[in-house]
Amino acid sequence: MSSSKVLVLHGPNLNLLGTRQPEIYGHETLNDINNRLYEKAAMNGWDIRCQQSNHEGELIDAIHAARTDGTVLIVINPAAYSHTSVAILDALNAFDGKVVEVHLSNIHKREAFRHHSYVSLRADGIIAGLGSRGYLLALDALL
Ligand code: CA2
Repeated sequence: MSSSKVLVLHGPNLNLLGTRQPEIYGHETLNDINNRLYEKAAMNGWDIRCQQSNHEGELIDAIHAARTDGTVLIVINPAAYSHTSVAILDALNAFDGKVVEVHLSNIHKREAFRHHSYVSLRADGIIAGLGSRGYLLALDALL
């Protein structure tokens, strides 16, 4: 039996995690977070791939690839593109699997411009404000 295939997408500036604003985004680096995701996936026999990009089009290309490569779940933190990108929403709308949107911070407790997310219009689940633990919880969508 083939294992469940998951794509984790991190949006712009998340490569800087652990270097600045730890009071908002925590002390962990993106590598720390990805390693924990790889660990949980290995324990459950899931096939996971984590990718970060600062470029909207690259994120869209990754979502397109997931349409046809057997991916059943996309976990995405679109970062600032959450609040601006109809293009990422459109790409996710063309993906047939599950989508879980993750935010490290509680976007509703922050500036008004962060309260709206285009991606939330497509997401099957949303986790915000639980820090990096949110990504691990998002994988439970497979259970
Ligand atoms: O809370 C989240 O996960 C966000 O998606 C993070 C985005 C922000 O634009 C969203 O409103 C909420 C920003 C990610 C930037 O991350 C940095 C981390 C360390 C240093 C600088 C930026």
